[in-house]
Amino acid sequence: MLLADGRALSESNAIIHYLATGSDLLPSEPFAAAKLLAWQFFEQYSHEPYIATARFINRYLGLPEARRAEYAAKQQGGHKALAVMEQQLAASRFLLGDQLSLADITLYAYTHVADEGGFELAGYPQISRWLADFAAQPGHLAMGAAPSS
Ligand SMILES: N[C@@H](CCC(=O)N[C@@H](CS)C(=O)NCC(=O)O)C(=O)O
Repeated sequence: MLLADGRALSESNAIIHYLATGSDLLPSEPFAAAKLLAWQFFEQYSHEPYIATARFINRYLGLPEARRAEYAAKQQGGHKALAVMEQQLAASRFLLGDQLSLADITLYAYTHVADEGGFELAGYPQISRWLADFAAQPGHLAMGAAPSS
């Protein structure tokens, strides 16, 4: 992300932290703030390398023969990450509890398009419920939708 003053910020989670500054999406209570970081590290280490990259190989590269084995190998790790989310979402409405937070935004990003990486979400009822709940939040704008003026 390029700021108006020319400074650049990389890494999706750093960017959304910056954008969320001062909002209710960033918990101030220390344990909740640390849990947010835990979900963001989980996203980078246990979710994105499987789900986002499988989607990239399938959707953007057209699942070429040369990357089919890699694509297949990502399925197990992706389902492991989805199972972790399913367990948390069985216990709470959002990932940090009753309130929507940046943790949900972090993980909504690639989870809501996980089917494009070969991940069938029908077997994850809590994730499916959470995705619908997230999309129904005020101000939610679907990817590609034009903002209303
Ligand atoms: N840590 C970076 C990751 C960005 C990234 O590498 N995204 C993957 C998601 S698909 C990608 O572009 N992969 C390309 C590839 O697998 O070749 C962030 O979260 O901003």
